[in-house]
Amino acid sequence: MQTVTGRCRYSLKSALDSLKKSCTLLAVCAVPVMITLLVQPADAGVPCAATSSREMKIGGTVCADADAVFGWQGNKGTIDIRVTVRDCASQPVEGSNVRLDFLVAGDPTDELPPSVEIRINIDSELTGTTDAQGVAVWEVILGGCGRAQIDWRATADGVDLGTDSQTYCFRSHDMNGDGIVNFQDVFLYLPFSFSGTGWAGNFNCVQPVNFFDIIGFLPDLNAAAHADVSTVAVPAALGECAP
Ligand SMILES: [Ca+2]
Ligand SMILES: [Ca+2]
Repeated sequence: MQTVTGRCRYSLKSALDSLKKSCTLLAVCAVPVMITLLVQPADAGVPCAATSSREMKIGGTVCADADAVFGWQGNKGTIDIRVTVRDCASQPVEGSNVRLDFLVAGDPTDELPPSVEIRINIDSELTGTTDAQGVAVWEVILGGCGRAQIDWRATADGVDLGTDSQTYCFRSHDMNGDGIVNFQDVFLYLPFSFSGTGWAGNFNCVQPVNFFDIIGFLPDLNAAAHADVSTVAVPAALGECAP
């Protein structure tokens, strides 16, 4: 009997030791998981409008009397768009699908014929994917000559990041805004060149209008620079840019 009781005591002690080890192991494993769950918010990796940002600005040629000069080859001014997507903990969201929706209104300068249009080299939307820093960038270009108002909305993984509106006074080598630089634009440019004056023909942003303006115009003309895709701006009374 003593022997059997001794075995029982031994087995019970062994089981308690085993249970203690298991509990210790469980605690060791569970604590980091619990800490992780407590530290990491439930919406980690989900785009958050409050911490994300949108920016649209002009890159390239800067003028004293215009916001930009554009050529369809992109060798002059560009409109640079940058969207940074973060979650509500301000951590960048990589691989987020960003969509930009545009509504562009245009008012060609009165220096040019009424047939001139304002044009942008995109459809009504752009899409892209964010990098490891949560950033996606685009470049767009305007054609025609005058004032354009760009209203745009950014969406990331279906989350609305908000809207913005920018207005630009600009000139372009595609003076009539038909989407290509060719002889028709030369015909529009010539009166400015002959007179030596005018806002629309001053491509190098230095008055007067002369030979130096056509030097910058010729590369686009020779290349028949054009927009592969483009949308005509909605006509609107936005006001004159010319001084
Ligand atoms: Ca043209
Ligand atoms: Ca000039």
